Amino acid sequence: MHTVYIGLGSNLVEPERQLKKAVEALTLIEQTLLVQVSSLYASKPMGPQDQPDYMNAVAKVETKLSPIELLDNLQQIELTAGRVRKEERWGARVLDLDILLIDNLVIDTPRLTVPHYGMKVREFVIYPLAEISPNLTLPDGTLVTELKADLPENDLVIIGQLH
Ligand code: ROI
Repeated sequence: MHTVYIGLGSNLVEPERQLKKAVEALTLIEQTLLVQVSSLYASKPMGPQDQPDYMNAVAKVETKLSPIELLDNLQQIELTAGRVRKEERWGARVLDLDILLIDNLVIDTPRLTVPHYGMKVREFVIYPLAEISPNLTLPDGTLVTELKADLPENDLVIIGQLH
């Protein structure tokens, strides 16, 4: 059994609806229980600024799937949402489902890097993560609340709930 945190992001094709559908899809993954979902956040794009603002959230699941099996499921959900893989790096996307953390595991393989490489400096990941799990620590011992204290809010705002 693994405890997994998943980052959700969208800035195309009705982002709020995309994240609601994605949460619904998470509840349908085999051998997986959706435990908690953060509030829905609006955020400014990190990377190129000539793209729409994002909606972001973080979900916590418990799963009996292996990390790669879970990744396969998440990528299938992205594809069903209409995501196309040719999208430029750091460009707009219909749906992004990123595995942020799996227990206290460190994974470094071609398909999967855990903890997610950019998560520590992304306010749209750290704030929702701290909202649902304020006592969480990363495998390197960093407290999520410490990361939050060091990260500017950068126009991040809670705009609602996903359920
Ligand atoms: N910026 C924001 N605000 N939210 C995201 O989910 C997001 N995802 C990305 C990049 C393009 C880095 N910027 C983002 O992949």
